Amino acid sequence: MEEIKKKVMLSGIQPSGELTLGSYLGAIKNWVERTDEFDNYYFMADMHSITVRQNPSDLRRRTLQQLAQYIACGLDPEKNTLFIQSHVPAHAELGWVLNCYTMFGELSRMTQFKDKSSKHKDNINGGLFTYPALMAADILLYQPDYVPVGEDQKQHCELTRDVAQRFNGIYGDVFKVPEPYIPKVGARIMSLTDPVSKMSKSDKDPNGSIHLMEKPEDILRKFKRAVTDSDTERCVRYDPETKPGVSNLMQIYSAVTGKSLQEIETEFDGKGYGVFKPAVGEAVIETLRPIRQEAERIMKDKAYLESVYKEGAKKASYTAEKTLRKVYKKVGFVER
Ligand code: ATP
Ligand code: LTN
Repeated sequence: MEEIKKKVMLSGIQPSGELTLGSYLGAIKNWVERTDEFDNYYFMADMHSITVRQNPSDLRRRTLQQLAQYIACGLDPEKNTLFIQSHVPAHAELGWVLNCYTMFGELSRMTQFKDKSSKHKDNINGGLFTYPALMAADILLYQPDYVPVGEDQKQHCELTRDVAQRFNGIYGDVFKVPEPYIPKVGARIMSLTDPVSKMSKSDKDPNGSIHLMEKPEDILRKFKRAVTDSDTERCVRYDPETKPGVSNLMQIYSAVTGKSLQEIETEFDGKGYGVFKPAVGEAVIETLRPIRQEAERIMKDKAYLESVYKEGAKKASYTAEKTLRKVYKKVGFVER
């Protein structure tokens, strides 16, 4: 029988900080759930992370730790191509080409650029500005059908589609035009101390985010202190407009327990925030415990990690090179 070709899924995360509960619920968990359904590529976006100044030894450690965490979260390297972005030169090569097909006006409208350039006023570099062209290259090299990301990356995915369509319009069908794939629950996990901003690994406030490697007692303390809302009703009800703090905690609880928002409202009916907040903390602790333990174990096995990223880069390069060769030919570069 003819083998049915699986659809392709691809995504990446920058090793720019410790992975958070937001990275897990908004991204990695969804990747894991779809492992068997798709042909998957997941990478550590180390080239993207130097758009903001990094300490070199921290970047190296976090890149490897992130790989260990991907595996600990359930991404089986036998079924997923796991690799480090800088190990596949085609990313930089296609990134340059796509820079020439991405408009200044488009890049100027990117909210991530606006956010990061206002946070790092002393280092508004060219890479930060052209970041989406490299991200488009990351994606288009693998001809994926879907790009699973959190809500905040939708704008970059849309730009990728525009660039792909522009390129295809000039040269014929070179790139598959991918769809962003945004989960309903967990798409936007907010900070525990400021529930109107995203929980982020580069947040300066350590109490706002939960790291995957965090100790249970710290997790519980942060949830007990999580900001709830100043409304008077003080009940567990989902309403992101008027109750962003409680609604965020409900989203988190729902994502880690699988319960619906309605079920959660019923479960905590008549119980105050004093019962609800530690319950969320405990549920998160139980979700993260096995991930932390497994990641710690894998981190110690350097030879295994090396074999995974070397094999991953080999597989990824094979696919990426095919697309790159096509692109080079189309734009008129002389064959090597
Ligand atoms: P940084 O602070 O360095 O910008 P970040 O914590 O915002 O990083 P990213 O590396 O930008 O995280 O995101 C990795 C992936 O996880 C992306 O797909 C992103 O959409 C998703 N993600 C990150 N944070 C959250 C969050 N709080 N809620 C839902 N998804 C998230
Ligand atoms: N921009 C993304 C990380 C990223 C990515 C990608 C995600 C880089 N390249 C390709 C999906 C596909 C971020 O900041 N989260």
